[in-house]
Parts: sequence; structure tokens; C-alpha cells
Amino acid sequence: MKTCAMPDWELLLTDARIATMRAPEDPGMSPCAVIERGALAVTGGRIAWVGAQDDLPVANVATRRSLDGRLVTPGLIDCHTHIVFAGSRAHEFEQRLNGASYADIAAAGGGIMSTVRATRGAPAQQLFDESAQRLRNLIREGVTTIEIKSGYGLETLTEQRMLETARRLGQEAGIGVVTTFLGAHALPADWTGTADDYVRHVCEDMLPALHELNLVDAVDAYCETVGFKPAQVQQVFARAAELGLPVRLHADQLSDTGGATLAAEANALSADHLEYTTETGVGALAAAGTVAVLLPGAFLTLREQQPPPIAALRDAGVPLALASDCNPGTSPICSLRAAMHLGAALFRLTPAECLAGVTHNAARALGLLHDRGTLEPGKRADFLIWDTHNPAELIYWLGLHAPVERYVEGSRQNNLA
Ligand code: DI6
Ligand code: FE
Repeated sequence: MKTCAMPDWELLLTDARIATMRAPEDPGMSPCAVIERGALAVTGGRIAWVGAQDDLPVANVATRRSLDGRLVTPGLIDCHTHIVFAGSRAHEFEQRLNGASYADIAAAGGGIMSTVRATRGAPAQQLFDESAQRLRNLIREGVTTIEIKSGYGLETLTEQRMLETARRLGQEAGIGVVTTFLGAHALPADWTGTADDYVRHVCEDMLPALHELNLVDAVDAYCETVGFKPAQVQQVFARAAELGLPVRLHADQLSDTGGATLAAEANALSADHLEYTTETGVGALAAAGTVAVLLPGAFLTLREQQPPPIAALRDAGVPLALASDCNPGTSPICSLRAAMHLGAALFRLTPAECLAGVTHNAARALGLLHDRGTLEPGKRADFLIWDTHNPAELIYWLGLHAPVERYVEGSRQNNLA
């Protein structure tokens, strides 16, 4: 009779409270069910076994350790960031506190173009060093995968340098990086042609060249009155589709431009911001399975009054993700834990929804849920061990409860300098 060989595990952690963040069988159940006395086994950078300790199979285990009841979650995923840029816009922050609007500052040559000028002028090492400081902060909080956008070059060479910097950050920090091309972020002030000419340049020159260099994992655009029109975004999305690249969209942030519907019609992985998305947009997102990425940092910084239609999105079953949107203009918040707290405090998400928003649903927004975002056998062994027992503490507290241990692909990450 064939006896099944005993599994060989490199690491077995026991006596843990494990929030696997896998989808509940019953959609009405919390996404943050905790295995009270759980065990987690790791081999070859992947999760080999996870479950109730009483159900553990007999196995050959190289290293076994008790966690004495500590909480274990999947690594955190920041699915919407602009962390690669040079320069500072702190002076604009003061101007806005003194009453100047975001549009006034942009019209006076500030705003995105201020960061574009600084980024174009920054040598690669300076761009890397300034961005690495922001990444270290996010990793210290437990980020194990991060999405990083271009969009402060608005011409090919600087967009290339931004995306190369993003790739290098992932390699040197040892975490997952997903790059997103955002050439359609703003019309560059020095562009001599029309917006349509610039969009054609994005589609015919910039995107193909950067894709050829294997620097682009997804394509994004800023669909907004101060950004690009739906018809222009559709051109960018059509080009992305020709190149076999997935899309995501900055949608309905400052006005209802039909961005959510446009994203859904393009089968976008995600539609992001959504403050002004209507019932029609919500229905389109639900039908397409597009993830709603909520960005409360920008909502807070811009002192927005209208939150996204959270209840409608929830009732329609649209997956809700949360991200830092870390950027120098509208979300100078280099903290995914702050985004989790603001998701609850400003958007009334539950603590369980906030944690699902930076794990399970964030992985889905990046098209990576098959590989990470939950603690399930076969997935990347990206996980965190916390100094608290209760997941809600991670949303409730700002500035408290850093992970005491961080694992990426089963390897413990060294403490950050
Ligand atoms: N939406 C935003 O809030 C940021 N970009 C975007 O598409 C603004 C970025 C900046 O102001 O630098
Ligand atoms: Fe953004």
C-alpha cells in the first residue's frame, strides 16, 4: 500500500492567532476570521500548510517555533503609490493652508509640473535615494508588495528613469514591486502641441518604448477635468490592450467624468479614488469585477467633502481596497497604516474591511491574488508577526504596533536601518 511521504517543512510556527484573509465561504462573514490556535508551515518561499494546530499533519520540520499567541497576517500590499519622485511641495501645502486651491497652484506652474521639473532634473541615484527613504518607511510598517507609478517625467527618458528606479527599489529592498506607467498623468506645460497630440505621443512613442524595455506591468491614466478626457483615456487603454498590458484608472476623484464606467468597460483591474462615482459607475464596477481602490489620504489632504459611495459599493459586492496614494501633492502620507485608520475614520470601513483592503483586495487590484494577499497553501510566504493579538488594533492605533517580524518569500527580513 502506497504511504504518502511525510512533508518536509523548513519552518513551522505554532501557537499563533492567524488572520489568513482568505475569502469567507459565506460572503456575509467577516473577511478577517482568526484561527485562534493556529500553525503556519513554510517551504521554498511558499506556504506549505496553514490551519488549526490540532489538525497539523506529521511532518519533518527543520525549525519549529511557538509564537505564544501573537497575531500573524499576510504581508501588507500598498496597491497605489507615487513614491518615486524628486523634490518637495511642502511650500504648496502652506499655500493651500492659506487658502490657495490645488487648481490655483497648478495654474501658477506649481502642482504636478513642479514635481515634474524636479524629477526631470534629478540624477538616477538622487531619485533612488529620495524614493528609498519613503519605501523604507512603508516596509517598516509591514509592506511586502508595493505598486509604484511613473507620471512625473511626462517624457520618455524621465519616465524610463522612474520605472527603472521602481524596479531597482524592489530588487534592493527585497520586496515585490508592480510598476504602472502613468504617462497620461498631466499635460506637460512644455508640450507644444494639443492634449490630443500628447496622448498620441504617449500611445505611439512612450508606452511602446517603455514596454519594449520590460519596465511596464500595468497602465494607468488620470481621467479628470484637470487630467485627461474619457476619449483620450480610451486611446491609452486601447494601446495598452494591444500590448497585452492590464489597466487601472484614477477615476471620478474631483468630478463625475464617468471614469468608473470607463474603467469597468475596459476590464480594468481597479478604479481608484471614486469620490464622485455614481450608481451607474458602481453597477459597472460590480459587473466587471473591477476593484474599488479607496484613497483616504488624498481625500483628507484636499479636504474633500464628498466621500466615495462606500455603502453602494459594499452592497453591490465591489471589492474594496485601500492604499496610501503616497505622492507629494495630494497625499503626502507615507503610511499604509494611516490609510487603514483613515479608511475607517473617514470612509466608515470596518476594521476587517480595512485589513482586507490592504491584503486580499489589494492583491486582487494588482492581479496577484493567485500568488499573494492571503495565507493559503501554495502562495508566497509573505507574512507579518505583530506585537498585538487583535487585528483591530492595527487600524485603531496610529504610530503603534509595528510588526516584530517580517517575512518575504519565507525569509525573515532584516531590521531596517
Ligand atoms: N491624482 C492625485 O491626487 C495625484 N495624481 C493624481 O492623478 C496628484 C499628484 C500630485 O499632485 O503630484
Ligand atoms: Fe494617485
